[in-house]
Amino acid sequence: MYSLSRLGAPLLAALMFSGPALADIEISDAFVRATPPGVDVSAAFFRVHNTGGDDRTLTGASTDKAATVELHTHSEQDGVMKMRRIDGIEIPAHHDHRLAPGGDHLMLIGLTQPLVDGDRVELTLQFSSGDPVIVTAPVWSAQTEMDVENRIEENKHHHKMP
Ligand SMILES: [Cu+2]
Repeated sequence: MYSLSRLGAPLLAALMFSGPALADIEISDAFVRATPPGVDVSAAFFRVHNTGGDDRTLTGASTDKAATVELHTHSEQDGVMKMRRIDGIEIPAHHDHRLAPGGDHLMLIGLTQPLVDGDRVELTLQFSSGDPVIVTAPVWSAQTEMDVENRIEENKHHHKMP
């Protein structure tokens, strides 16, 4: 069996403390769409906050709930919104980027099981630099998604009131 002690303490310490700070990337508002019966693809959405001074690029993702995860975006072709695969999603330094319905998203392809409202999906996100970021996203039905959006809108409205 391979032993960590063979690395030696100084090298081990260097491995633990080297590399860009993980804290530069924060994920919030994550959710994954529930799937109707017989459908084995879904989409994941979240907000990426790049609090660091370096531009970062989301280059890929994986989950044990799907065979493949692709980065997708929507663009108009001949007057029709279509989604297509992209290689990366850039998040400039000190910026937020929202992956949202109708825009950029993660496409979960080849689901190992149907995704039901209330389930949780663990996503491992790869960035152009730094360690992977793991996020646990709830599965939302279309109804839950709408309820949450409405609540956000209500809050905005509420805060505007004197
Ligand atoms: Cu897609």
